[in-house]
This record gives sequence, C-alpha cells and structure tokens, in this order.
Amino acid sequence: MKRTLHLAVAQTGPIQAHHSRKEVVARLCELLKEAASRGARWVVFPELTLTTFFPRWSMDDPAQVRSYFEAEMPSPETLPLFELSRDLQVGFYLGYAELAGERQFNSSILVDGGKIIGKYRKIHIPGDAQAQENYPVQHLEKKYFEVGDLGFPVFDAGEARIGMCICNDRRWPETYRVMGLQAVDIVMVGYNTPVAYGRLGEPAHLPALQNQLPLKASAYQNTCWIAAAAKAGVEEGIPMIGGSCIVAPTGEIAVQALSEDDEVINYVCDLDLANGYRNNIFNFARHRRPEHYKAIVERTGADTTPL
Ligand code: CDV
Repeated sequence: MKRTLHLAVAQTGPIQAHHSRKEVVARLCELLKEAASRGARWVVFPELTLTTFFPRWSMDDPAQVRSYFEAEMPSPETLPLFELSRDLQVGFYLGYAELAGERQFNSSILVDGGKIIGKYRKIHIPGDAQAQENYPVQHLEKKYFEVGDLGFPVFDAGEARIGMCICNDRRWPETYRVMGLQAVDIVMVGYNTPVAYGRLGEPAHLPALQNQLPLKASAYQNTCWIAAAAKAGVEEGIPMIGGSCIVAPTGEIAVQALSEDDEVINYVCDLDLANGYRNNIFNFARHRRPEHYKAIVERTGADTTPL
C-alpha cells in the first residue's frame, strides 16, 4: 500500500507590530481549521509567525526586544492552537522567537497531539549584528539570535520522518544533506523574505526564483518532500515574497500559493515517490564519496590562495 501524508502549508499575510498574539493565534487557528477541513494531517506555518519580522529594526531597549520573544511554549496566548491541533488531530510546525533563559534563538517546533515532539533552532543566521548605513531594508538577525545548537534533527512523527529548517537555512545544501542522511521524508520550512534585501538591488523577479531554486534542487537531491510557508505581503511597509509551496522529490512544485495573504495550500504526498531515486541515482550508500567531501566540514569560507 502506498505511504501517503496529507500536508498543508498555511501562508500568512503580513503581521503588523500592532497585531496582538491573541489576534495572530486566532488567524492561525482559522488556517489550521481550514487545513483540517481539507483532510490535512500536518500544517506548516511561517518563520517568526507570532509577531512581525522584528529583526528589520535596530532596538536597544531589552524590554522592547523581549516583547517579541516567547519565554514559554505553549503560553496562555498560544495554548488555543495547541488545543485545536490536539482536538482536530492535525500536527503543526510553528516558527517563533524563543527565549531560553537568557539565550535568544530563532526556533521552530513540531507539535502533534497538542504536545511538542521536536524543536529546531535556526543555524544559518543571516544579516548583520548592527544597522548598516544606506541599507534600504535592515536585516539584523545576528543582533538578536544566537546560532542554533541542536543540529538538524529528524523526528519520528509516526507516518513520516520530519525535519525542520528556518528561512535562510533553505538556501544552503548542507541543511538538507544532513537531514537526507537521516532518511528524512519531509522537510518543513518557514520564511520571511523581503523583496529587497540589503544592498543587493536585484531585479524584482529574482527573489522568487531564488526561493524556488534551492527548494526544488534540494527536494530532488535529497529525495524528500519540502513544505515551505511564507509570511507574505507588505509588512510594516516592507514587501515580502509569498510563493509558499510544496515541492516533490522529483523537483516539481506540487502546489503553490497564489495570494500574498492568509492562504492554505494542501497536497496528498506520496512518501514512496522518493524510493525510485533512493534506490537508484541517489542511492547514498552506493554512490556518495565522503572521503572527497572533507573541505565541506573543515572549511567555512572559500580558500582563495592563488593556485
Ligand atoms: N529571515 C531570513 O532568514 N531571511 C533571509 C534573508 C537573506 C532575506 C532569507 O534567506 O530569505
């Protein structure tokens, strides 16, 4: 019998600074109900879902910074989402800013049956630690978040092996290969990607293309499904890309969001679709040559010594 999993991605529209946690959680509950009504078993929400993407601002008041973080999960404000997930039997991925004692992480959790069954802390932290002169849009994640300390674990979620990453992680091949080596079935990822990043001044069509490029290649090269959820629309005056999607191990986009607002997309994923590749072109045990990949773990930057 075919192994299938009904996946949903819940893209959100903008979450402005004045939106309370209660308002945001009410929106997420509506999205989760919609996903459940379509028969979905899992739903993926974006990165830092509960608040506006605050790393676009340079803030020095610790109380103001901490107001964007969650010291407990679930909290009284997020509990309704946990309860709904338990009652509807729909698991979810949720990105949020985690306060762990005095440490700050950009984190995501997997929740099933109302319980946290997995946690990930973002490893590829993009941007700067201080505001940059003349940048049209600041990206200050390095000011607010430590590098994650949990690696890229894959969790046994019953019907599937699920792994997580967060936004910028999706652009790095190492992210997926570490999970591919744990035979991951589904990688879940939430993102907040402004249309204009830093000083790059790229043509407007590129951010969407460069979102899909690593998702498609990584699903194919690691024989897994990828479910990617955007926070989209104009948030605090900053246009963000949408394009939430579910990508198959063939490298094809199975389904994609059309709006830049709250929107559920869903797809019944054939988890065995990966087997053809796993047994053949991407049979890791037969074809990988780790003895030739040492530079990947020994070096961070490229060696530019003249050859
Ligand atoms: N939140 C993010 O990690 N955003 C990054 C930056 C570089 C725009 C991204 O990769 O989309």
